[in-house]
Amino acid sequence: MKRPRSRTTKKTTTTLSKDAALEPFRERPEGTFLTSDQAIPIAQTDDSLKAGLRGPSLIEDFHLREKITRFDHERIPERVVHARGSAAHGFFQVYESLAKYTRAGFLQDPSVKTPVFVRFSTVGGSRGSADTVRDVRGFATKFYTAEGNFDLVGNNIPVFFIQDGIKFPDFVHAVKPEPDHEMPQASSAHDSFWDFVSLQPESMHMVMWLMSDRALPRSYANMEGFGVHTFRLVNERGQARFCKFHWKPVKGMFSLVWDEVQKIAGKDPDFNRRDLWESIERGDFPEYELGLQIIEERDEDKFAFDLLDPTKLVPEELVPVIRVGKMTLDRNPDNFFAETEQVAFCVSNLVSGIDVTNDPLMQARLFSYLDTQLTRLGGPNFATIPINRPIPMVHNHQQDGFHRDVIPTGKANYHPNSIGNGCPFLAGAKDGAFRHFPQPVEGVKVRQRAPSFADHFSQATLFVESMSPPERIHLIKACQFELGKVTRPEIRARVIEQFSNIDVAFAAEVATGIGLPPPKKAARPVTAKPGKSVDRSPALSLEETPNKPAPTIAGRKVAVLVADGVDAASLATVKAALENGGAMVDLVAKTIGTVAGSNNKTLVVEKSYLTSGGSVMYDAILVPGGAAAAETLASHGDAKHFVNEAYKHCKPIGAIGDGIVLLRASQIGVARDSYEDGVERGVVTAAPNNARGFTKDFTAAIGQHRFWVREADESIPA
Ligand code: HDD
Repeated sequence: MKRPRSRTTKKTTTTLSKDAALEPFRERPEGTFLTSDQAIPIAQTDDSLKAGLRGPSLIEDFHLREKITRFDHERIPERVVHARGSAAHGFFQVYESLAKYTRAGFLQDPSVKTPVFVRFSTVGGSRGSADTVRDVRGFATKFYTAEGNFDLVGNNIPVFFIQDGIKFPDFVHAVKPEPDHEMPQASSAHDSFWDFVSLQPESMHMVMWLMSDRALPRSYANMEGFGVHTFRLVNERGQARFCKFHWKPVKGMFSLVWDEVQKIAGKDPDFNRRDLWESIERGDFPEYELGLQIIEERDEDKFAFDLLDPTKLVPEELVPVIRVGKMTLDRNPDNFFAETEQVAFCVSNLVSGIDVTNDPLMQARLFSYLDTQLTRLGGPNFATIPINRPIPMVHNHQQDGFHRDVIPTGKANYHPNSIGNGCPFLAGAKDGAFRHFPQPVEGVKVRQRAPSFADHFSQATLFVESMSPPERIHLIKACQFELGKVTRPEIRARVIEQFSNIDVAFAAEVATGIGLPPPKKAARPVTAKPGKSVDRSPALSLEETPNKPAPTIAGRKVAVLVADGVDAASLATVKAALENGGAMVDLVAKTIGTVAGSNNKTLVVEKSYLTSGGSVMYDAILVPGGAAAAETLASHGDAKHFVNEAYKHCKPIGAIGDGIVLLRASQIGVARDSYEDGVERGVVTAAPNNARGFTKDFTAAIGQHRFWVREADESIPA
């Protein structure tokens, strides 16, 4: 076994190495013997040492005791929040030097690739909960820079539920399962959450985000990330500017629908985790551009909100997001526990040139993360766990504590010293020494909220007003679902009252759906702080957001429903085109095995109705031609359900030639003649000899993702 030791810094002009091959602490079992923890070779590990073949096990069996002891202690406490997560390695590169804004070394040189480790998570659920619950997603990035680690510990939502970190325990207790029966798991649809938010109106803005489609991402590659707080960037000359961090997904933003996510939670609780893992394995790397909103210090007070208030965002229409670099996630972890579980993000991990502000939520976080790791990772030495080690060597006088896995040499364990030749020396600016921004501070001690934090509704209103019509409907339905699960009538009524302060029409629609009288006016009219704001922000809408990337089918999954007699030729053309575009195509039939295609072609079927998980596991459904196949499919309830459900969830559905027979047998009401080419409400049909034309339309439909217009048709079962 290799002894763990500190990594030596390996720097090249272009890449800061955090490469697996150079990390001596990685255990590599290939070509080795099984050993005990003391490196004693082990010859037999399947039977305990016994007094006689049928006799009792002996306490001297050190191998048995070691193996069982290690097993008994495999679990560590899961994270208090964000317990369920999955992660990937990658790298970040800046497009051009940001020296004008910051002295942070990793933001200077476009040729430098800075290694990163990103952990995505849900917030409320336990480690084993499902991925596709309605929740905020954590988006935490550790940059292993040449000047030490910088952690950007953000979410996929740009604001937070509370303004001051001292409320965090209250908020988390309220949203987590209730204390007497520990229900519900990974869901905010219960009394204590809505009780809390109805009494804490500062949460209303984030509640709107949580009820929106943002809380149901199709993939981690399809969601934005945000640093949330206002940070400070400081350049070499000491000039500071405020900054909001954004991650913009290169593949664009897409979400799932509520009925679908609930079903996926049962069929594949690992849906987002699997998607992340598999996309990296096949080389379809998730990418995000880093965006900055830069605000001059002199403009601090010009907005209709306080920049230090984390329940507010800076509308992109007021301060544009400059895209300054790109992060690519290109390597899966080798070991979930050692990397994804043991990674310790700390908001206080900053590099010189990136600094904090007085945001009271951020201030509490600067304490909380370091503190939480002490219990979670069993003591103060968690920074030397391999995944947490910075690239440069660590030199200081910190010592001892549980699990010290570096062997300090030398006698001087204090500063200043002479017997160690004064080492380690104090670093200067040239050495990347952290220099705090010299922010002037004065004031009397108060336990109070600033009046500039008082408007809790204007931006909740902005969010609701900025939704596209389908997104607004989803928001209303989500609120109806959640409040419908609340058992105490007084809590529901109080929430509707709060909603009336956001938007009376919206509150009335929610109320009507849960049998409450619709409010006629706002319970408490809102007074916004004077200053710059906007009435609508298209950037907040998934659908109307500007600068959308070109539609792509890369990473999308298509189910092809097949039976004996399927038209193999046109299917081959369409399948090849979809796969060339990066989509994944599964042939789904009544059973796994083969089906006989036309022209004596045998097609391999790897998924059945049962094992595929059904339409919810796919982004689009294709029914190829072939009269016999279509007749068979039309007699299968499972095939009809596939189509009905996909239609209900607004997914693209394609039928070539006789494939339309299945669509007619389902309840989606396709009236077109089988040989007519066309696209209607995301249903794409084509004549059998027009596979190429079909592919073009079907690809465009998959790129569009969903056809919300169908939602008005309530007659379709799912
Ligand atoms: Fe937090 C974990 C994001 C407010 C205290 N938080 C955690 C993680 C993310 C966030 C992504 C998981 C990191 C990982 O993958 O390991 N948290 C946020 C954001 C917040 C926020 C974006 C608001 C802007 N958090 C917040 C507050 C506090 C905490 C106000 C406490 C005062 N958060 C924690 C924690 C966790 C944590 C208890 C649990 C596990 C951990 O830190 O390492 O310390």
